[in-house]
Amino acid sequence: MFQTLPTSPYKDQKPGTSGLRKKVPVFQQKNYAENFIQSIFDSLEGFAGKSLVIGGDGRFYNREVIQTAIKMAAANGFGRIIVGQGGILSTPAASHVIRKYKAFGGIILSASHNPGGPKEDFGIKYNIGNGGPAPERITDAIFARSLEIDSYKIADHGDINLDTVGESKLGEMIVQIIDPVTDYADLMEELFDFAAIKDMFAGGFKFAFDAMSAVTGPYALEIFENRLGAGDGCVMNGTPLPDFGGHHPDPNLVHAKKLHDMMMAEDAPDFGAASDGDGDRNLIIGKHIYVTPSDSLAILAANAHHAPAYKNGIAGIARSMPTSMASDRVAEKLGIQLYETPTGWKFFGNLLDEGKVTICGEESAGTGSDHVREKDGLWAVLLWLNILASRKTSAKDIVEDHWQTFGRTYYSRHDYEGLDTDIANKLMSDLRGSLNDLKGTSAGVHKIENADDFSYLDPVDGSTSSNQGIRIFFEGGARLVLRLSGTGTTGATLRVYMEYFEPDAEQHGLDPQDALKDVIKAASIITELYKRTGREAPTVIT
Ligand code: VG1
Ligand code: CO
Repeated sequence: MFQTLPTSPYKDQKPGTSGLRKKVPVFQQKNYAENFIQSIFDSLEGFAGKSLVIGGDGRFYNREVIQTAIKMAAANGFGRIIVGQGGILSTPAASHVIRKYKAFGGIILSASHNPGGPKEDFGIKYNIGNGGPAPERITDAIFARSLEIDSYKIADHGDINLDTVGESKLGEMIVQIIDPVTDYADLMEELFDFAAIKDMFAGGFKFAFDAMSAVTGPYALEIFENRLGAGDGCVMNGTPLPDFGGHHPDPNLVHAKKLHDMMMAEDAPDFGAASDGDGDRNLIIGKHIYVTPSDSLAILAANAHHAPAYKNGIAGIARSMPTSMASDRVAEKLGIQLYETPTGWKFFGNLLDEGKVTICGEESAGTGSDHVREKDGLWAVLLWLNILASRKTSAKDIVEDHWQTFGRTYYSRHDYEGLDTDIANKLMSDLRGSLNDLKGTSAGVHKIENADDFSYLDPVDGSTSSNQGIRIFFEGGARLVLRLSGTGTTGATLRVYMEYFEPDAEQHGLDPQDALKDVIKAASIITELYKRTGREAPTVIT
């Protein structure tokens, strides 16, 4: 009943920051998904008879690829497949399920915050036994294998019923369909003080959560409405749709504008939040205050001890390099280590496994802890709610109080999407070539103190990752970072990250774009962006 079918290698299957992401029609090409999945299996060793977790964010093409992956796992010798009912598992829930059931690894189907639908994005990612994204050593092996692969193994079997919880067999392999929400919701209940949060809601605290028609809907309904009594209807867009209702499931101020407007209104709820397509990102907006992800990371780290799971303090903090340095000051005050890693959650895995850090975060709305090995949107929202319930004050007060204590880091990211790939690559390589010349020169009003191309030495396994983004440090403490996205699916995306530290509380009320105008200007001078790309303004400002 197993067969080996011919395939042919593809040259463009390079996995990016989070696995392989392409448009659906690319994945629909004959053997394309099969080729990548077989390349994953061929790059792993010792999984015979072991368990594999499979789930996705429910986007268009999710079910089809899950059927293929299950049949291929059977033919490749896995002993058990654990799959979320309906093919659904949020990324953090998949990470938890891998850990809880001691699976060999997992396949997560998602293109995260990218849009879904017949012409939109799809993605496949492999996670290892610790529940986290495969490290570069494995993703490099998968890529290398995909360039030479010539056949794949698949069971000759009808489709599996994904909609009924329970066990069935495909040849020797057991297919176990689990409820995708329960294990995860139970974990959240262990970490946080649900009784205190419940009391807060019972006392009239108003909360709004936008699931963006993506995977967190069922999780949010169970946790916020059923278990915490946050009020019927507090979860908006709670039904996962294959095309996310035609929207980008990206919880930023552009795509979650409705929530933002609601939170800025006179009669705003006390607290608002949103998550992305696969449930690993979070957007936090208090009544009349947007919290940048970098500030949120710093504030969560400084206040984590309010939640039962972190009551004895945290071991360390890790942040991706472009994330603002606000959490560095928290680590310093707490007397714990701060690690600066390249972009992408996979770089936190070793630090978490070794117990070197408890809390991690990225400026791109990703925050998480050692409870799983992925960033976790609902976890961040629940930690905020736990802190609010414990401190009994507003989110705005908590943020302003934090700035008062630690100073404020003004921060913004400007994305230039859909650039010509050659032009974007040349911009970066020219910049790389001129780093030494930049030092000591002046860009606008700022003198450049130092400039480098970020390289990371993993303190646990000794591996090095270089070319991870250009950092430019200005006199007076401002910083500019430039890198190309590894997750975009159309052309190239240039990300420009700017920050500037303001210790003086009198100066904490500025608009970030105003506060950063000198750094923004310096960025345009240094990159010659307009001359090279013709772009006058970024596509997205966050
Ligand atoms: C982006 C973010 C990065 C994040 C990655 C995956 O990558 O910048 O911080 O880890 O997406 O997030 P890039 O290479 O496009 O900048 V998600 O929510 O896709 O899993
Ligand atoms: Co995501």
